[in-house]
Amino acid sequence: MSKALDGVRILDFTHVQSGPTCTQLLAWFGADVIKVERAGAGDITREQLRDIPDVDSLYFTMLNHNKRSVTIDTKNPEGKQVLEALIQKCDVLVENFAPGALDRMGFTWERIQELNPRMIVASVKGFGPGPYEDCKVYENVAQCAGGAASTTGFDDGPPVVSGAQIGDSGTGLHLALGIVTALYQRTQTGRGQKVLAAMQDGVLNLCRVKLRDQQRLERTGTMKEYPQYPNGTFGEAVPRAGNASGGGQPGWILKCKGWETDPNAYIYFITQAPVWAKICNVIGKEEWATDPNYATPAARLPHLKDIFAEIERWTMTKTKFEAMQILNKYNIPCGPILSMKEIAEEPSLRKTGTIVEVDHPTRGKYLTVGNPIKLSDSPTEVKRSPLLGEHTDEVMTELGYSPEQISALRTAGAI
Ligand code: CAO
Repeated sequence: MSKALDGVRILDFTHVQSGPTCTQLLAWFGADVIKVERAGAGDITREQLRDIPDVDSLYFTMLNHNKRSVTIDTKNPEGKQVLEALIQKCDVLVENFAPGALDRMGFTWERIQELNPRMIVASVKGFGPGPYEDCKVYENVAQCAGGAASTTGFDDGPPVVSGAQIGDSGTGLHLALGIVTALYQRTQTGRGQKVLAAMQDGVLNLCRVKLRDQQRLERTGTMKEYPQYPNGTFGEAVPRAGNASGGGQPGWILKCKGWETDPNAYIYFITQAPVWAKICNVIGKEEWATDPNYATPAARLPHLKDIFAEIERWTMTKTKFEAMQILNKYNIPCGPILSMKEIAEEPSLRKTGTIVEVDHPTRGKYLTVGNPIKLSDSPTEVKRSPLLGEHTDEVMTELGYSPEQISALRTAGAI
């Protein structure tokens, strides 16, 4: 079967996490992704957090599937020429260097346009134009600057960063959307364009509801679904909401059977209004269904802590899976807290290709997260990440270089 992005060639100048997640997605959709790396070293993540000596790390392999790797020293004049040939051949250049690095290499937007006016140049940067535009940024910096850290955690504790890599992988997703949108526009204009996804902007986009709450707070001085209501105090900025639901359906994380020894024996429980009577039945508090202090969502808000304590008395008698089964029978929204171990072993995720086992020539078999976006006419086949420079000769030959020229460039340290 053909792939959605068949025929699209990506010059992948990305490294670490944010850029590579973007180009990996494009590769899964069928683009030919040519990753340019420095000879001898490559993407720094190849050697970071290694679990097997001298073998590409899981960090690298899990972010660079379905790509080809070529080594080019882009600061070497002859290496620069090879890169120019690639720019002329590709549709998109994706990069996430520190601000200014591409310009310092000699590849300004103007120069790239000269070489290929159809080229789309897509960049991840930490910040957009403004006071911090020259700063280098990693995941947690973006989470802090994008509003995630100040709104995550508990009221009586410090800001907390999330395990979800919303700064890196989240921005990579944003950039991928920008790239396919620019490719679509190019079908009408014939021109390339610049695509920028700043990590601060990407995180803020994912924290949109917290800016909603900031304005609600400024107008009304309170937010009734937050755990600070009714006994705590609100300050000037959106506070950390612990595990409270973001929306109008109050929820909290509750202990389940085994919580004393299992750090993940918990369930997320949502007291959705339409199933309130069923919740009361399940936990044995039938009288709450008609008691005016509990019968309506507004009446319940001041008692949420007591309500969740009562529900927890029930969930603590069940494992998270037993509770899930019972609650789902009554359409009560809930979710078990799954550990990474449980997720890795979950058969249904293997079946859908969300968790995939991949074989690698030097590492052997490992698990990865497959493509989370499923297209019915463009199925994803996850292929192992490339070894450093594995496709240099292949790509150079496609660019028209002879074996002798390739060998001379190698001797000159250009590739
Ligand atoms: N040949 C020759 N030189 C190369 C090369 C190649 N194939 N590939 C990269 N380089 C050079 C760059 O030109 C740059 O050189 P100069 O500093 O002399 O201009 C140098 O390698 C290092 O690039 P860098 O500054 O991007 O790398 P860093 O390790 O210092 O910083 C990071 C890393 C991530 C902080 C920075 O790239 C950045 O802020 N990127 C934008 C935001 C981002 O994506 N952050 C998330 C990363 S994932 O957590």
